[in-house]
Amino acid sequence: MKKEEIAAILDEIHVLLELQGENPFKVRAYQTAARALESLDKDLESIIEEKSLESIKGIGKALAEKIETLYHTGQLKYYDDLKASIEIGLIEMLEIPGLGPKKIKAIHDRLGITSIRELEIACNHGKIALLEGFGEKTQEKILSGIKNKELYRKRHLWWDANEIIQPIIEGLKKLPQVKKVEAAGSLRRKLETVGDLDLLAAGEQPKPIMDWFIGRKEVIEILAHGETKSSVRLQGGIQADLRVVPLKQFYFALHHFTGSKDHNVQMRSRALGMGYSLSEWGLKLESREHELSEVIVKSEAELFKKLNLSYIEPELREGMGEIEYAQKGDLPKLIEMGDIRGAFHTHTVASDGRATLKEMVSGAEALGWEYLGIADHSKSSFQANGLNEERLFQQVKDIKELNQSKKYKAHVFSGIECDILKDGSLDFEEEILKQLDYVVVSIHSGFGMNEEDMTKRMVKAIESPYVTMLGHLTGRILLQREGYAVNVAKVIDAAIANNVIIELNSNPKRLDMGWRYWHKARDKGLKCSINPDAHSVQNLAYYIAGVNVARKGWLRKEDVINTCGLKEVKKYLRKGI
Ligand code: DGT
Ligand code: CA
Ligand code: CA
Ligand code: ZN
Repeated sequence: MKKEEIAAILDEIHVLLELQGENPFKVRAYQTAARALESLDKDLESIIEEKSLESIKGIGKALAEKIETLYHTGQLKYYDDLKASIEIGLIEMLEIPGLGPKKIKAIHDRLGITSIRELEIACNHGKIALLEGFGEKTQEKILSGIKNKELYRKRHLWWDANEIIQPIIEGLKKLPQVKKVEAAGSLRRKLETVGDLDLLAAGEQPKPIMDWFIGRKEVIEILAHGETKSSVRLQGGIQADLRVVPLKQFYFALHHFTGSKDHNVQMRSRALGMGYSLSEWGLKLESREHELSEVIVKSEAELFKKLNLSYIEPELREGMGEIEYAQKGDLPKLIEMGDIRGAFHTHTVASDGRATLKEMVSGAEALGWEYLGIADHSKSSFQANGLNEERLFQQVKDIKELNQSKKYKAHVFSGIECDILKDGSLDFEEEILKQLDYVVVSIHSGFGMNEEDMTKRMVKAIESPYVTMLGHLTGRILLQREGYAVNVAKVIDAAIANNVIIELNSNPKRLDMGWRYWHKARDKGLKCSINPDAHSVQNLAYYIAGVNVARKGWLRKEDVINTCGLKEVKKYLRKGI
């Protein structure tokens, strides 16, 4: 363990002891030792070898032993036991701004509170304000600290995070000191949710870049302001980190901070096997004379090439086999935004959409699409104003007239998002469904079924003869609701066996079926439809989130039905029916 890491543990022991109400001299000894370690002018290794730790001012015999143990093993039983002996809720309270160990101990001793939840209730009942040394102001501060902690701990939808980061990237690009800038981290990998935003810039003068970053109006808190790294909290609670590196380090740092961790670990070990050491600082070749020679690269592609790998798109860097494929030169050519030629699964005012049929079609036309499928809800989804037979046929007629009028360049398909009822039967008779261009089937009720029944229910629907595709397979709402219990593998097999497409619902809150399933499923022959599930004209843009996830799922253009031109799609739908 390095001396900084050891010092951090000593500091933590200091806080934990204070929380326990230990004798102040003992408590302070840990803090003193931590500072002494940090300000060493010799390296720790030689001091330990010389056994001269104890001669350092502020480090006694017992502490010297603990430091040595940490140095050699990275662990310390005393520290582990101490941590385990304190209620976890009390340790968590340390993260609330304005609450130090002394205050937490007082709250615990006098009110018996052991968790943040109990603390919040006590604040709401005004009990904290009444404690000696606290008062109304402190109580309010604790309450808002608890609220922020919850808000800040949350992950964020990729879609929202991307909207927040784009103007920052644009602003950074305009600074004269910035030579390159990219988003890194999970946002660049297009993960469905992101923890924080990672920005990377290249420049030889970091200071003005940092100053610009921390001074932006959407910054609500500056968490760290260093020479080459700053962290801020932005409106809405998301954290953003900016690092500035010299240009020659840029692609190494970009690769490192794009991650994922699993991908990085595998890349590092591959580099080691080839005699290189790879880090965010660079790629170094250990020559025979044991001198390190530095490798220069002008792109990430060159970095991969140095390790005999073809370029790995950021979306694939999850440590899920991409390196083996890149070694064989066998990575797929991923689907691109421009490949999308139309969309199915969109709603209109006829059910719960906000735009009319015509507005939706002109929206599709504005995107340059050749076709648009309308799939409003069916009658059992009364909460979504689902269509009965009569209203459905009115819509079919309207669509037919619209197509005949030739007013729009985009062709409109008549579909339905037909409810799968609890027993797996469909909301409309086959007689009705067969008159439509296509049928999406989805679950909108009875989420609480057990896995076996739910799987049977979905498989039965998939086996129904006029079904074209299955909607939002698990029904999950990201960051809000888990999907229903269902055996995804069995549903995929049933879909393939029945020539049914599974949609990639591209609403940024759904992204369902999720990316982790697609690679294997497409190898088995499953087809995908990237469906915006749009309830307004603006929502048509959700196809972007869908393409991101499709790429993450290793999908190629040919795996996705709505990359086909109109003629081909028409042919496909006729065959499907
Ligand atoms: P997030 O923010 O939770 O959605 O996920 P990431 O992937 O953006 O993770 P983050 O922000 O903690 O770190 C950004 C990247 O930095 C991460 O993807 C890989 C790299 N990185 C961070 N910590 C480590 C580490 O301990 N080991 C390695 N090899 N890479 C790391
Ligand atoms: Ca991140
Ligand atoms: Ca980060
Ligand atoms: Zn739906």
